[in-house]
Amino acid sequence: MPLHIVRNDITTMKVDAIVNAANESLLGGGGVDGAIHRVAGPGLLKECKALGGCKTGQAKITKGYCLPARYVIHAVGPVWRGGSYGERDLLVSAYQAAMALALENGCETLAFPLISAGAYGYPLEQALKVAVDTIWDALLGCDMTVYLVIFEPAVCTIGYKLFPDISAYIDDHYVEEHIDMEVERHRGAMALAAASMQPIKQGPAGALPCEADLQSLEDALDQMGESFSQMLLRKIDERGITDAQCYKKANIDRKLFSKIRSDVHYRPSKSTAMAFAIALELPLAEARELLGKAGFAFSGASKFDIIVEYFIAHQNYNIFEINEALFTFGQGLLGG
Ligand code: AR6
Repeated sequence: MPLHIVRNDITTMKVDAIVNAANESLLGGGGVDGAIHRVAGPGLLKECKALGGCKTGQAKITKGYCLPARYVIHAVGPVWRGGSYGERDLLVSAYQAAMALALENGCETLAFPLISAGAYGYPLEQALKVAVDTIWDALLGCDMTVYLVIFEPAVCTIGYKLFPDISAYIDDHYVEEHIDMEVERHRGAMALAAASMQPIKQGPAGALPCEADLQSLEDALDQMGESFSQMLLRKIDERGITDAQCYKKANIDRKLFSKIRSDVHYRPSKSTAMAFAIALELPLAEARELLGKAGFAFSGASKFDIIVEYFIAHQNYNIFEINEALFTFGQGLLGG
């Protein structure tokens, strides 16, 4: 999946490059900057001293020294001064500059902290939104995998403020705390079978099915109709979009999409199937149909499903807004 939101300490991330929320001097400081310099060791400061600083909204690259990451990209975000001093543009520019440097240096995996959201005082929810929107836009033009690393649990509690409607929707629809996904998967598969097969005659209990029954079972299986992969490809064509537009919008990586394309019987995970329903902007009934082809159904006992269903029902197909909401409510993300 091209964009992941994870809770972690960025200094532990094994990626090609991590981004540092630096200041214009590039000579270290507190927060994530201090943590990165501590783990990287004195070699990092020495290289930084030779860089001659960095303007706000721009970025510079160094080696990673003792960090697990090969490079550190030092990006300078703006200090928050109320919002009318070009802070948003500068923050967008800092993310874009860091992504451009990562690409130039052949990085395939990159991890960002929430730039400016600590000592520089950028309001947390706005910082999160700028980060997600900017990374998402940049990812449409390249095949990198990006991790947005969230450090403080407070980011999750802002979610209830950001998504009050979803909180209410979950309260209305959530029927159980725990759900056995296997049972749910089985149920989905049974529903699929029931929808596409003729009833099979029951023999006496314990008796083997007779030849005629097996024949009718084979016929029924032949008549199962389109597979998930076939339905997906058909809907992509019907919508007049390219494969790449579809899998990028679904936050699915190219390799996984190729597998689905080349294997007519490919069974995707539930979250992958839902991600394609979002990318194709399917109305709820069609989303249910596509999900059914993968052997799944939306469940009122799963927060994950309720959130995705909520967005589809409200015709909001922005996968990153959906993923922000899923993350906020402690769920996994949509995508591969
Ligand atoms: N891993 C991931 N995220 C972290 C970590 C970590 N180890 N530590 C902190 N964060 P900040 P800024 C989060 O203050 O606002 C420095 O002194 C943190 O919770 O590090 O851009 C520089 O030298 C917050 O969400 O950076 C500058 O002078 C986010 O990283 C100034 O602070 C950014 O917080 C830059 O301020």
